[in-house]
Amino acid sequence: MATHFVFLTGAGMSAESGVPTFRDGLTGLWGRFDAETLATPQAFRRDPALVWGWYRWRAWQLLQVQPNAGHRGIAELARRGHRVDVVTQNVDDLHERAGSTEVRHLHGELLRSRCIDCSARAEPDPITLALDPPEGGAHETPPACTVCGGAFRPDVVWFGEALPEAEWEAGLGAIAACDRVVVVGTSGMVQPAASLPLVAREMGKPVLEINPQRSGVTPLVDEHWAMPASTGLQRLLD
Ligand code: BJW
Ligand code: ZN
Repeated sequence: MATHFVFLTGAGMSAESGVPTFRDGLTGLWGRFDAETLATPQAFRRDPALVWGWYRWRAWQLLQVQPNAGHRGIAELARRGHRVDVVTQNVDDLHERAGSTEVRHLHGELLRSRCIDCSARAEPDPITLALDPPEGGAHETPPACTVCGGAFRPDVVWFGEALPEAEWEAGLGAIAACDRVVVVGTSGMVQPAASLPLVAREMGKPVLEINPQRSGVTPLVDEHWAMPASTGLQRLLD
């Protein structure tokens, strides 16, 4: 029988593709770089070239990697006739590249940028244009908006910024409509995304977590599969 799944995914979903997570010890981005200096609107106002260069480096890294068996497993469920909504905190496009079509990005997208003042975009997107950055990124002045002269910024959600309302509402709607929620690879530390598994529980939905470690979400899930995303999602197909 067809099931309506909602996958709530975090950085651990893409770890096996080679995308660094944020909070896994020394390999996590926030173990190597300072979030306050790079991932807040204040940081961008203070030093736009530092922040723009760092995100261009991450965009370049993302273009070097491929979806893993976990992303492919989620897409395969939809091909088998299940309804699948992906609500991701990830800024990468690996779910889409694996073939998932219903993907909501709660924290924006790394391969997109927009004017900080008027939200205009440019074609081709300057965040991926002529990329050849050194490890960690080089200072690079962000391009100026041709409409208003404002600086281009990565189209991601920084600390202290609101989540895109339409994505958030779509995420809540998908949870309300689904039969089963699967939380994959998030530490459950960052609000408001971390509250979604609780919302699901309160709506009476069964919640499964796939994460080799315990997380902030583990105490409230029905089932925890302590294994990597690729293994857990392939098991879900069996
Ligand atoms: C595997 C695996 C494998 C490994 N398989 N698993 C105090 C208390 C409560 C809240 C706050 C507070 N102070 C401030 C806040 C608010 C703040 C917040 O929550 N901060 C906390 C950190 C304390 N939140 C915000 O600021 C949010 N906005 C907001 O609140 O707005 C209010 C507002 C309302 C109205 C108007 C204006 C404002 C915004 C949050 C934005 C988060 N942005 C980032 C950066 C995005 C851009 C970028 O990429 O640079 O989003 S931070 C970073 O964390 C990124 C991620 O999406 C997010 C979550 O991380 P995630 O995915 O959970 O990754 P990790 O690394 O934490 O965990 C990885 C997991 O994978 C681990 O569990 C591993 O075990 C597992 N794993 N390998 C499966 N193979
Ligand atoms: Zn502008």
